Amino acid sequence: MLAPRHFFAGALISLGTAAAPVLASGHDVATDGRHDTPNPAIKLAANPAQPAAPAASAASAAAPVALDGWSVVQIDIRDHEELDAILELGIDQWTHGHGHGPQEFCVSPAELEQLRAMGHDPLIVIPNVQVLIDAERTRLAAAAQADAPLGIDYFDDYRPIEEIEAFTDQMVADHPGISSKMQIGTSLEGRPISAITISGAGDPADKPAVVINAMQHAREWITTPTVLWFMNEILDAYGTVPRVTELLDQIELHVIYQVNPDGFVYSWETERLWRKNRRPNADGTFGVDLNRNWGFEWGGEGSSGNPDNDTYRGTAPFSEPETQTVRDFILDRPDTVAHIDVHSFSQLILWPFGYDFVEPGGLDGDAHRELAHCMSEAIEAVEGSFYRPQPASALYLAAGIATDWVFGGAGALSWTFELRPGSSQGGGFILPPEQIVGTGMENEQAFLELLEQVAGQISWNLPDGLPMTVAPSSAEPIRFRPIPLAGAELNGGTIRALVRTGGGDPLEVAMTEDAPDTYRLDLPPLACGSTVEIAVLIDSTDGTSYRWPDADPAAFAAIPVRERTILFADDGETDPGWTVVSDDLTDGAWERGVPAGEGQRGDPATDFDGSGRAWLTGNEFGNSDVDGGPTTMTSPTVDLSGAGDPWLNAALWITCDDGDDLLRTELSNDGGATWTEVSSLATQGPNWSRLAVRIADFMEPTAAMRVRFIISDNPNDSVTEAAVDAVAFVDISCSGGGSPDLDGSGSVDFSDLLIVLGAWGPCSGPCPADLDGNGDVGLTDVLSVLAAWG
Ligand code: 0X9
Ligand code: ZN
Repeated sequence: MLAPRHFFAGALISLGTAAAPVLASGHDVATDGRHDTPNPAIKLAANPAQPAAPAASAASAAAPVALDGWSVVQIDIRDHEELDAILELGIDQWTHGHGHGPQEFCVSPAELEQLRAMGHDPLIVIPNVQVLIDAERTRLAAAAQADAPLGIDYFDDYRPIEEIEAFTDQMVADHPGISSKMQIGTSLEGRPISAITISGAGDPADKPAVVINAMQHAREWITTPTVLWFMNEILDAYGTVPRVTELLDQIELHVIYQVNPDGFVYSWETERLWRKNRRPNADGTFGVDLNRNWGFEWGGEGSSGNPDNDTYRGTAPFSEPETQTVRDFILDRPDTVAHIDVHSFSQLILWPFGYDFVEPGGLDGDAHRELAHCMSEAIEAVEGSFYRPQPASALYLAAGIATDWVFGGAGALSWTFELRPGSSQGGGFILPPEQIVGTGMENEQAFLELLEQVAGQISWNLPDGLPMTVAPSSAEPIRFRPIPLAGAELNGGTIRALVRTGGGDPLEVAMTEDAPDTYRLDLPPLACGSTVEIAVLIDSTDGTSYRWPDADPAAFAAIPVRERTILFADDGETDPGWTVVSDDLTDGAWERGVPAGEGQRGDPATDFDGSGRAWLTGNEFGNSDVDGGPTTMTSPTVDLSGAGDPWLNAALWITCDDGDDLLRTELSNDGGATWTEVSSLATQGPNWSRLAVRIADFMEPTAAMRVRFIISDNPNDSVTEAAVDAVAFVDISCSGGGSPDLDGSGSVDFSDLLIVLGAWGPCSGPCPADLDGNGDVGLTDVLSVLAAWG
């Protein structure tokens, strides 16, 4: 029998300071020496003064556990030893990461004092966690008086388990033929664990399957409404939105929206920050961390052998009915090609492995990385939330996690999502209900992106990207890496490109393998000024043909054919005359050098172009990010007056752990008297981004062009790292594209003729007087000036 819904809004008891000594003595340093992140809630449950609810039937009799005076604090962690010392106290770490930088912890008043005694100066992020919990309880208790909402209002707030079941029943009833709900297992306390299967036209036996599960961890309430929102949206869209209809006709989707119903009910009714299931352990404590219980490398680092611990792995791999249920569901569906395990919080997309610092090799590694980036971009496009894509081990080691087993044990691609908020400042596990819809909307796009990639069966990776332009002759090769996602076996010998210009018949061009599974296309000579169109085809061993950029046989990628003349280039190796000016800055001014931070705090581990040096904000190992500011680096003056179509190119780097600092790029065409912003880049995760700006879109190119890069962290509240490399002004045009008004005076006259005569002879370096672009300043260039005279 399920526990009745109760909120105890009027019956909160506070353990207050009386509980503190018990808590302090209850610290459970892992006996096996592994790092544990125990939860204050567990210690309370184990406290004899506060008996934990033994089972669902009795849960309603237990008073809710209060965390009065507990706070969430931020500490700037300098090294691993410092963090380990904190974790050994048994403190609950709310943010992820064993690296450097600010980390957040949920602490009792006594623990806060301990941290201060250790010399830390904790910044209070949430002064009293219980205030958030109380507000939520009061709100939910009031809502409970009303009828259970089944329509769109359902997503106005978090819902108790009965309403989750009612909503899913109704949703499936409203969409017969394409959806079904099935109980696939039973929790330890006897609650159903169900899957909803969604599949459009076509025989499910012929379709690849995608599995998404939510709520392994009880306190991560946002995870269930997020996957329900997604299902509700795509079910409504089926038959009306072509993209969704096509995807559901090609894919079978299974969503296990509530893996840990016992833990969830316990979190709802008794102990809001409960994480594990409700297994009664041999020592009288409760709960196994389901996400340490999976049978791949079970028992390793980042899981605890101590039953009282928040990361307790259980007595054996798959000892818990909840993990068994999901395992068996996936094993029964060998056509499962991709899986997402949904958690909160921190806004991350993680791929295997979590048990050790290893990543899947070859194409599997690429598939995980590539799709994580695609899904992150899909999320960012909705409301601008950034979910950082990274391997799970970059966070901290955790053995026995679902994602490791699904990939390592069942052979499907698998990701861990950590949803909103990005940090405890946003409420941590107690995410305001106003954010349910936004979280649903952005993750809907990520899940659709995954379905789309799986339906396409191949993810095409272009290791160097698609060039913006190609040269008329001896163009740089374009490299392609087709990554099979749904079990297709590719026959590398069949890869070929279709190349056409002027809309004519495409020419078939052979490609060559220049690294394992990576193929290069060398373009034939092309006419400058034209546009080349490219498609690439590869066959699988069973004869299916796959096509880039799209399965549509009419799809080609179009690239302009242009000469590229470099007018200014700086690879960071020597200083061509940058000026650095900083205001109100305590640390992190722009400086040139070989990156020294090893990428430990979000800074680049290496430069962009491989020359060695780049421009960086503070270039020391350790804490050297931007504090205050802005710091501004300004280029020398560059003459673009003779260029046909000049562009600014640069490689930019920005990471900012609270997402609110921007790396700004500004241009001036009057030597720096006035400036125009041409780009403003928010955090990109640990990646270089390429900037390409067409000057004419912003201003007239002149002889007095300058570019500047500006970054600040003011107020200084985040780890903000920026870098700039490979800055260049490039003329992208064709013969005759150069303007004969070489001095930019507005008329073509005698002084322009003198410039041509003065530059007579073969070009070396920037050569604006070579108006026809033939590499030589000569008679034809004089004729161009005369033809444009006036
Ligand atoms: O620790 C977990 O189980 C997940 N984080 S959560 O805060 N939702 O509990 C993350 C697991 C990802 N894997 C690794 N970090 N290795
Ligand atoms: Zn979790």
